Amino acid sequence: METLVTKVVSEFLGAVSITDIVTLQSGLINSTYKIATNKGIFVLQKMNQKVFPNINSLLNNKTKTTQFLSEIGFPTVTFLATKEGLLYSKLGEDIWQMSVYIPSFVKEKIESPAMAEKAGIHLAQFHKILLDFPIEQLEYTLPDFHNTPKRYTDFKSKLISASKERLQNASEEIEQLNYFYAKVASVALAIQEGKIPLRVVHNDTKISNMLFDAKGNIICIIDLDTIMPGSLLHDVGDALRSGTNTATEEEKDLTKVNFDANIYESFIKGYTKEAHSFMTTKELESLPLSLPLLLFEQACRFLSDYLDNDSYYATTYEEHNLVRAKTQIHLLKQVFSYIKSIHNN
Ligand code: GN1
Ligand code: MG
Repeated sequence: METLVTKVVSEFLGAVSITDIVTLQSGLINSTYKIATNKGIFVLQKMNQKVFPNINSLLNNKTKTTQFLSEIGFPTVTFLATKEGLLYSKLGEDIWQMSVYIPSFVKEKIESPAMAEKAGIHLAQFHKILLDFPIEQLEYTLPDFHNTPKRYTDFKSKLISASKERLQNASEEIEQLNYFYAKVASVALAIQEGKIPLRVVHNDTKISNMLFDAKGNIICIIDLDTIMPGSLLHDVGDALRSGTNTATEEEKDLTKVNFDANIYESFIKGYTKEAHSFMTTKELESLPLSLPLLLFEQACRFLSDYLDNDSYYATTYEEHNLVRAKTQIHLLKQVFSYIKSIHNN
């Protein structure tokens, strides 16, 4: 591994001495390393081409949007170019990207209402600035990525192909997903039918993709692989999905997995303060469904992958994807009782 990494790093930095290599574990898709060298500290990523078969469109979207953001002065990731001037290096069949390491804290959840409000404001600013980016220049790197009705149909098709054992283990969760689809279908369909506008959005805004400073301010949002046209409801919902969870999506003990309503309200307050000026009435009305929509969709994806023998997400044990699906469904129940309690007041 070390000789391979040295080879790739020298594509970007020329002659260099590497002092340390640390594997960064938080993503579920790409392989990521923090590389300390005599020329500075960097992040090296091997792109998962099984997940991203259309690597050129990924690179197109990422390059154009990060250049746009940095020209405006909005903090973002800086990618390094190779000697040939490319923002990636191809070695054999593998595609690698290298960026400048940003000293920061990675969090799995939001730790206080104040931090939630700041995160909401930052995400809204990100969306606001990208309103001026020519959306037609972006490609659909992963078509139907947040097409929730299709995710649900795909999940149902797995019920036919899955093993008896996995179907049995997941029987309760399967039933619950069938029940919850009816509750999120209206907003999911409104997005697909174009009643909610397409904007330039990140599409993978879990909290571990936001870098924080010591005071809980967001420095920038990373992991721009999925930047594509989509709905801002997806970004808000995905940030809240991890941000309002008192544990993580990996937690086996469901008594630790709880929805934090204070974090939720502070995030929404921060987001809408900054974004209400450009949001449509339909977007504002639909905002309360963004979190349940994303929880449902993620539960569908984890459970589908469990039924598909873990072909997509990195797993480290047999029930890993089932455990992840359970955390999402557990939160979904709590979020709907919270929504109900607000309506009854
Ligand atoms: C994946 O790459 P990473 O770990 O940030 C996934 C997201 C999921 C997330 C769940 C391209 O994100 O959509 O929400 O795992 N990314 C892709 O943790 O599928
Ligand atoms: Mg990612």
